[in-house]
This record gives sequence, C-alpha cells and structure tokens, in this order.
Amino acid sequence: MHLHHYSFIAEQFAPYTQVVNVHEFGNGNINDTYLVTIDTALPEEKQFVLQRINTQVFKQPRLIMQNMRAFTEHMRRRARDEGHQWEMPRVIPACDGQDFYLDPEGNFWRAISYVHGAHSFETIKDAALAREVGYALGTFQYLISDLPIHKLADTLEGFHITPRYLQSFNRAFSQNGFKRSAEVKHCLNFIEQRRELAHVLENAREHGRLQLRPVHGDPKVNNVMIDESTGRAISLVDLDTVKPGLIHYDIGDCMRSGCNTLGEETEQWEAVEFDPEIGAAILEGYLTQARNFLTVADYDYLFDSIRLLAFELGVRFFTDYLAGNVYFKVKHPQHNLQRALVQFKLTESIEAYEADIRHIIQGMVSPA
Ligand code: GN1
Ligand code: MG
Repeated sequence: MHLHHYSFIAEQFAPYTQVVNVHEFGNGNINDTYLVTIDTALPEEKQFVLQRINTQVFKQPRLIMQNMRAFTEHMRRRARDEGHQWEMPRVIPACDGQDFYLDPEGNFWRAISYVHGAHSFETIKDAALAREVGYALGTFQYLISDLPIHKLADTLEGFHITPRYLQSFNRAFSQNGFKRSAEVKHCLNFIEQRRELAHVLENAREHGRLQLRPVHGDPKVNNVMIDESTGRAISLVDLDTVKPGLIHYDIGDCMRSGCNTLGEETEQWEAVEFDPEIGAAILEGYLTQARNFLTVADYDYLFDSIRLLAFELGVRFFTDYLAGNVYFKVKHPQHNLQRALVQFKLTESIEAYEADIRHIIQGMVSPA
C-alpha cells in the first residue's frame, strides 16, 4: 500500500488535522502497526498508533475494542485512586464515533494513543531493566485483578492452552509431506520427549489449584514502556489478548522473553541461554506487586510456567513452519523454524537451570 493510502486511513481517526507522516512501527508478528504523526500543538497528541488487525487470527476484532474500552478505563481509574504512576493507552474513535474503521477492502483499522515520552527495548541488558519489566507485569495484573472475568470477552479462543497447540502440531505434522532436515528432526524429537509437559497448567486449573483471572496474554519485553526521564516502567502495551486466563501464562511468557538476552529473533539459536540473574531480577520486580495477590499454589507452578511457555512458543512456531507460515509473519521460508529452534534451546537451558530457578523462587517465597 502507498503512503497516501495510509494517510487516508489515519485521517479517519484525526479529522480536522493534517497527517504529517505515517511509518511502520515495531515488529509485531500478527498485526500491522504504524506510528502516525499529526500537526498539533499538543505534544502528547502529536503521535498515535494505527493498526490493522489481522482478522485471520482475531476473528472478532470488535470484541477486542469492547474489552479495551472496559479494562483500560477500569485500570486507569484504579491507578489514579491508588496513586500508581501508570498509563494506559486510550482508544481513539473514528470520525463516525465507532472504535474502528473498516476500509473499502474490509480491513479492520483502529487507533490508540501513544505512550508519550517512553520507549521500549527488544532485549534486557541489565538487572535494573529486568526489575522494571517484572514490575510492569505485576502492576498490570494488580490493576486489572479486581475486574470480574465475565466482563472480558475471549478475544482469541484457545490462546496459551498448550495441549491445543500440541493438537494443532499433530494435525500439521500428519498433513504435510515435508523435507526432514536435521533441524526438523531435532524439533520433532524435542516435542516427542516433552508431550506430557504440555498439560501441567491446564491440569492444575481443572483440579481447582489455579483459577482464571484477567491476564495480559503477551507481556514480552518490547511491550513494556519505560519512561525516558525516570527509567521506570509506566505502561504495558499490546492489549489485544487481555482476557481470562492463568496468570502463569503471563509470568512464563515474560520470563521466556526477558531471560533470553540474544532475543527471540537471533539466528544463533545454538548460543541461546536462559539468564538466571535476569530471571531473578524480573521475578523480584514482579513480586513487589504480585506478592499481594499470589496464592501458595500460584508459587508452586512458577517454575513449570517458565519452562512451559518457552516450549509452547517453540511448538507454535514449528507448527506454523509445517503448516506453511500461515499465522506468524515471516521474512523468509525458514523463519518460523529458526524461531522454534531458539525457543527449544531456551527450554533446554531452563531445564538445565531448574534447580537454580527453583532455588530463586523458594528464596522469594520465604525471604531469609
Ligand atoms: C505474537 O504479534 P506479536 O509479536 O505481538 C503472538 C504472541 C507470541 C509472539 C512472539 C496473538 O505476538 O503470542 O508470544 O508473537 N501473538 C498472538 O513474538 O499469537
Ligand atoms: Mg502481541
């Protein structure tokens, strides 16, 4: 599409103002994201985020917008009432008052405010940032924790239910005649050896040990907004997957993202490792907030969740590779295979550090 076309879309959310610039923003694997600059004197309104929702993945995008209205308002109010320095992106309505714009081709567009004076990082370089990332997740979960889950629609059915991803893997595996390179064989073996693992959180939920709560769904490092002047986390963005779930999905996802300091896009998958010091700092920051709402059973599944979410994402990438790259955006045909290898190597490293990670968690449950 042409810049001119994007300006036209952006204008649907900014009537009466001149659109100065629209450029691609971030590197999301699902939606298309743009940063729009408009001609206004108000610094906090100069830019906003414009997104085309991938409706192959999010089949009911209107539900996303409904959720977003409900929980952002709730969380903003709670943050203000309790004196938290915290920002929630705002939904920007289109000219006709709706929370989205459908273009003539049927694409679903929405606009949200940009968290002004803040930026995010792709990977974690030091313990101070790690603590902020953990703090961001804890604060987010805390501010949303009193919103009854029935007020949140399910925007993506089956999201983070690991056994379902294994079923999809089975289907993709049986339907596709693919070349079995050494890497593919490695992934197949890796999954085979860990099938049982996939059920750990869902079993705990079925047995009543873990309960559904509102979750973020995608708290990876680059979704944490860090205030440029203070270095403190002030927001956790990318809110399409906020829905009822297990908070362990969030903890595991945040840890698999933050503790892989080479990043999930590295081509050197064999060098990927879990960094236990970064892990300890993320958990420390997280628990400053989460200590108030975690149960004893919640702590019991922390290690499992860290291991599981890395494994799950590996299975998801590998399945998409087998299925012909239909879910995650790719830059080349082997991209999802490479990403799967990264997550599996990370899983292996988490397994190797199991005793240390459990020790770190134990020390935080009962501080000396
Ligand atoms: C996808 O689109 P993005 O990058 O925000 C995915 C997450 C994965 C992530 C891996 C809806 O998120 O679950 O963890 O890629 N989102 C969805 O980078 O599937
Ligand atoms: Mg996302």
